[in-house]
Amino acid sequence: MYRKLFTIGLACLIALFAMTMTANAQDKITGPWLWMIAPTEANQGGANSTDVDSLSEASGGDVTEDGVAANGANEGDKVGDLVWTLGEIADTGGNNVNDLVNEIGLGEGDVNDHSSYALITLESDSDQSGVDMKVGSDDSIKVWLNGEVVHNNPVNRGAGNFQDTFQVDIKTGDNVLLVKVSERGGGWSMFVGVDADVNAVYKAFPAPVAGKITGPWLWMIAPTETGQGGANSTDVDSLAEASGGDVTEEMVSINGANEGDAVGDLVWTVGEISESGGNNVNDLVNEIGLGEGDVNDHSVYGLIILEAAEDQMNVPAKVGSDDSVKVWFNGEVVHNNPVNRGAGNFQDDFKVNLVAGANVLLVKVSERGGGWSLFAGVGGTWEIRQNQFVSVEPAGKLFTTWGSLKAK
Ligand SMILES: [Ca+2]
Ligand SMILES: [Ca+2]
Ligand SMILES: [Ca+2]
Ligand SMILES: [Ca+2]
Repeated sequence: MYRKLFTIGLACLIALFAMTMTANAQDKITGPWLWMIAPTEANQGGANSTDVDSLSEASGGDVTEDGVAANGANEGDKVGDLVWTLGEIADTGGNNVNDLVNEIGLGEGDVNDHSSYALITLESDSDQSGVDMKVGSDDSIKVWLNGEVVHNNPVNRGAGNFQDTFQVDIKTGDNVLLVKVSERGGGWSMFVGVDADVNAVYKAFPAPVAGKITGPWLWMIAPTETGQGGANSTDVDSLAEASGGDVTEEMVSINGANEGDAVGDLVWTVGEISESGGNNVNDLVNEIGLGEGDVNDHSVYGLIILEAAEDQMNVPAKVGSDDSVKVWFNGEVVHNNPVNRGAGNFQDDFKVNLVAGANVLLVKVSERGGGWSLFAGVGGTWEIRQNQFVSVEPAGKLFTTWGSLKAK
């Protein structure tokens, strides 16, 4: 008897565990999700506010729907006077958003003319293409997955269950899901499910880019063919050409380099770059003696090592460049923009994965003519490794320190 009860209990526990670990189209994702609400104009909730960025309006432009859809938000982050708050939503009822909003303190009583924003991460062990996502909403609904709008239904309606079905592509790793439901009047409800093998969890997001990395970086420059700087030389390995093949971009992107190592007639030289100006690379190159006057048809290589205490996935990164730019992170090309342009600030967004320990960041900016500038920033949490630009220590005290840090 006891054994039978135990067996049934265990089966229930296993079933409960399986339900917690996976969400499918029959299950509604109850969360906890991370929540925010923002007002619409009077009588303009529901369908009319689906394509109005109420996060931007409530925050004076500091927070945007696109920004949250791509980079997430964290518990306690502000939008106007409110903070993103965790809460579990009921999987039934025609007013479950309103009930939740009251429970977690984002609103009081019957709320109308507001949009709710619910954020969650879908973890997946594999790529899953064309899987069904189902949603129900009172009133209108808009859904972003990994920064892209995957469903938009500007409608005024009631809801007690799933109503819309559409297909989404889930990628391996973390998938950021943002759901906006706009309420005009009456009930306010949301139902979301996905027919895929995923784990729906709230996860903290890496910090956004806080500023430009001024260094000290380790620098090298190398000539391009005449008139071929900028976009045309982005995919030409100018380090290999200048060194007769002794040094390659790939080698440096993986192993780093030592101050004083030669590439042709020049040596890798340490320097700090200004975070402003339309010619900051040229100024730096003159200052540290790698070039003289207005340099054209050259590529600059900036190398730096970022020490992280832990792995951080999908960390936002930014660069600006005059002219073209290519970025390697731990040996992988993570951004490539073969363009001829001016720059005075960040221009391009991309993501990097930080690993616990040393992370080798190599930025190449190719200059055709006129200004020559570089701006680079990486979010997440790290420190600049001082005075060392190789990824692995050969021996000695620093190696011991580093080994213990990595072993944590
Ligand atoms: Ca209402
Ligand atoms: Ca309604
Ligand atoms: Ca120039
Ligand atoms: Ca230029």
